[in-house]
Amino acid sequence: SDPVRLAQYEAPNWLVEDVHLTFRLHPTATRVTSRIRFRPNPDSADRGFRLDGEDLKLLSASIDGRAVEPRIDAEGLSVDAPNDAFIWECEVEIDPKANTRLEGLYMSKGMYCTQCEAEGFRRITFYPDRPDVMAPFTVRIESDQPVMLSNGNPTASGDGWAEWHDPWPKPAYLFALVAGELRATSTTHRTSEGRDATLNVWVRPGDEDRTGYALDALKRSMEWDERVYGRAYDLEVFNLVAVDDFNMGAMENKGLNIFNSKYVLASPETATDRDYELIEGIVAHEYFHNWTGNRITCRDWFQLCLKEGLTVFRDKQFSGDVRGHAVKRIDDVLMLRARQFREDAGPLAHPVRPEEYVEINNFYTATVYEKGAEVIGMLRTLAGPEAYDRALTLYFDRHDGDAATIEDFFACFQEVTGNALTGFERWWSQAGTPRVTAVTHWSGDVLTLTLRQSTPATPGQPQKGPVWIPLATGVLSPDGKEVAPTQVLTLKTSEATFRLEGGIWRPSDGPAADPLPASVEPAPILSLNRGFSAPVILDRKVTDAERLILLAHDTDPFNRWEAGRQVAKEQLLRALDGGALDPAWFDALGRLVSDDSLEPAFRALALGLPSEDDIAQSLHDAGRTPDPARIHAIREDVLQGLAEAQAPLFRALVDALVTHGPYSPDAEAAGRRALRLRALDMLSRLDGGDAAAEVFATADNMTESLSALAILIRRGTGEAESGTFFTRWYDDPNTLDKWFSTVIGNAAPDEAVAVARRLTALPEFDPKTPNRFRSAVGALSANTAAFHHASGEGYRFLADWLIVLDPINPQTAARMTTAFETWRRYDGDRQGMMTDQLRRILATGPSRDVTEIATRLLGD
Ligand code: HT7
Ligand code: ZN
Repeated sequence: SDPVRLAQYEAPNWLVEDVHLTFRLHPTATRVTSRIRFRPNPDSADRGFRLDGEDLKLLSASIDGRAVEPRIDAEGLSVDAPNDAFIWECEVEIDPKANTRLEGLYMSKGMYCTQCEAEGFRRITFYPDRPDVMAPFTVRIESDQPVMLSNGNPTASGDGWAEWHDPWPKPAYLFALVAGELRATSTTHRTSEGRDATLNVWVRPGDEDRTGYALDALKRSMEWDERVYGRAYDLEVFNLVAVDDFNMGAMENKGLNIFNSKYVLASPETATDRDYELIEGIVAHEYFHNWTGNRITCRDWFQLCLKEGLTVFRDKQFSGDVRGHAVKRIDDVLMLRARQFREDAGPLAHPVRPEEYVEINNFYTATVYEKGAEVIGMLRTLAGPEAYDRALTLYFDRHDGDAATIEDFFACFQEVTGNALTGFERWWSQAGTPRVTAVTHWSGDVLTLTLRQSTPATPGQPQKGPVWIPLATGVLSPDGKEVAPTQVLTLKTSEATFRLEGGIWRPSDGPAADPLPASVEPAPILSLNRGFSAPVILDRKVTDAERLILLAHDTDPFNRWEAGRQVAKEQLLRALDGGALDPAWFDALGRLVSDDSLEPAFRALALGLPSEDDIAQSLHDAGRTPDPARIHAIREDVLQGLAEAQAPLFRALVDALVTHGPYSPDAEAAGRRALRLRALDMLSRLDGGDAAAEVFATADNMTESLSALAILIRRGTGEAESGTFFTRWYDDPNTLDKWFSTVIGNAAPDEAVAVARRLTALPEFDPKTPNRFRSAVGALSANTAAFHHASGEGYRFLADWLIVLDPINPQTAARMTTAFETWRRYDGDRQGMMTDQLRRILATGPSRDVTEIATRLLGD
């Protein structure tokens, strides 16, 4: 297919005044009638009339009551339209039961539900399915299902029917309908503007006792958005529905959020601390879309980061407020580096605002979401928190009801800052992670810092320009005292120098600094990019001794953790080269991890080593070829060394951090469990897994059961526990998913593919359910040493299943094909095996979704 291009945007010819839809639900033959009032768009001179539509059986069509015979093609229809406003009516038939793509109207365990973002509505009826066509919707549902929901407020209902009206103009991608046997857990919320809203969390019968946390998270999100952004809810009801078959996490349909049940249902016995955290964050994210996405939507899909980056930034602020900013930031940066930096470094790299796409579903990426959120964060850092608040208020006031662009959003910042940010724009047009080198010079009383930036070439963008890089910077004395507090130094050009005099940094136009001469000692220690204020890769010569001082004393918790991380990375790289580990590192880690004045969650993070994938990327960045088997083995050796060096500490932590009393998912309790379970992992390297087996046998919560199971499987001793877990949770889809992912994801590199083949042959494995597919097949591609096994069986296993999945569910298949994105890092044999599998997939004539990803991955 031809790509869609940002540069070719044209306003719609026709706008929609209002829409009436009637659904006569039937599993295999649902009838949808539409009555749509069109009016000419004054911003377009073209009066051609075309509607999008896919896989629809058109039964009748009329314009102003007169039957018409449209020209139908694979992507929609066209018909000669009047010159002025008119009413389009049509009836179509669709087959929800056959819809395994899970886009449009489909069935999940006997329940009807919809997914319309990005282009699913065109699989429900003919419509101008583009985000800049917004209209109020009135919906009538006729069915024998006891609960029938759509967007907006309920207006009337009777036996076998229900009507809904959504007064807020919305694009079709926010349309939703759900019908089924559902049970609600409800509460009310009085908004800051004095309106009452009923909040319902709808689930299948039997799941009602797992809804409390999501409902509470929703209420807290509503209060937070009122308090922090001054944004209140605007309908009489807010419905949230959990479904088991879902392509992504959740969907922000106006007044009717639909969620993957994995991100709603929680009880201590079935959900981990991480599940609770994700539920809270995703509930908040979808709710926050009510303003950033729904009230103000996107003009076109190229502007996706306008709603996604901004909403991710908002949900991160919320989670930071609830759970603590330092730990949240470290978690977020771990994820950013693991997913977005990796994407930016590979063949799928694209700007936060892409310039073209073949299949828009392929652009719901870490770059659009996570780097998009970083871009908003940098705007806030540069403008300052007050100006940020004013810019957002201006944006909400000015664009409420609009389908907006990034330029519209940025203009609000320019207005409140007096155009102070001109030059920042490259952040959304340029792909690739900027690299910053930093060189210091210490004269004895003046510290000079020279920063240089460059961004590597990415597909379609061989040349890069400088971006604005706000680096929050502090300075410590060699004995660990802070001598200059955090100040933001913004690098706007390829190179700039700053001088620290009297505790204040100033731009310097003097000559660029030379590297620190070894004779001038002791120099102050720089703490650069505090809080990870800019999403860049820092390249700087720092000695282990300096890092250990930062690890022990930095006042910025993020950089404290980062110092430990960098030391760990260097130690691992040294070990890979056959070098000895520095005992000072184990001692420093031991001191940090046993420091009771620090939050347990922070200490748990400090104990985490870079992943095998991180190490592979670091080697590749250094111009070397990673060997996944060796990385796995050496990393395990290092962990063994650490366990032996700090055995008493780990034993003590496992004993001391037992939680007493009833389980609570709050951040404090979760942090204690996280530290205890890290220590348990260490201990298992010394006691053969006895303590972990004990934890598994006695745990009263899923966090501990599942971690203990993972530890035992890693030690190769968890067979009995695995069987116990399977038998206990056999009937619970979300919990059985955890079994699939834990058993496959922790299997030894030489065995994992055989294990994965065995588990995917079980009757419980169903590729039609995305959660199950991701849990099993995705776990193998996330098991780095197994996926990259020299036999190539990991690659073959993934490709085999992608070929099965693609005709069933192309969106999920395409997303999972991205596991091959690192192929260029590896040796010739592995490169050949990975590209062979991609070509094998392409030879099957796959969907547009998979074709686009596989072709971009190959780069030919
Ligand atoms: N806005 C949504 C993104 C989305 C999606 C969700 C579920 C299934 C398919 C989807 N395609 C796109 C989710 C969000 O970012 O909030
Ligand atoms: Zn979103």
